[in-house]
Amino acid sequence: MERTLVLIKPDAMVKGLAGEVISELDRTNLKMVGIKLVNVKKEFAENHYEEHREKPFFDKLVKHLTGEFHKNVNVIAIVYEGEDAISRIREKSGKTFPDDADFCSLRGKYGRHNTKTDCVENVIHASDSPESAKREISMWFSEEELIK
Ligand code: 3AN
Repeated sequence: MERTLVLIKPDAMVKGLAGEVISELDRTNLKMVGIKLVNVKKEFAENHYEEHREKPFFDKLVKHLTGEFHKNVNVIAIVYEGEDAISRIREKSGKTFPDDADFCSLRGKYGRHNTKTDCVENVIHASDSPESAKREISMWFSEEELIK
């Protein structure tokens, strides 16, 4: 049994895609055990992406998650639970860059590289390993917010 964190990123939120994303993820038949709307602050976004702190795209990544490119919109955070939850959600998500992602994946369907802002608008974040899932879930949710 695994848990994984999903974030519906600001690009998807401003396009009104939250419902689409959740419908698609529901098709995994994983159990949703936590969901909330979050107004993401800069320091929190920096901590979320701490493994990328030294990367040249770090600043863009943080600006994207805080909504700076998308009217400072809120983000939806969800925890799914079930067998192979991490890989099953990653499959629905698709590869990091929308142009590389399978056409039928969420990033393939709805993502884009915004050439004006140079932001990779890739719709969702999904934990990539049990270690990062554990760290990310504990950042975004308290134990009481996760309903079994
Ligand atoms: P994923 O979200 O597919 O797990 P990661 O964890 O490698 O991808 O990267 C986190 C985020 O950083 C990605 N979602 C993407 O928005 C951004 N990113 C990763 N690599 C690059 C890059 N070379 N240039 C610009 N942005 C990047």
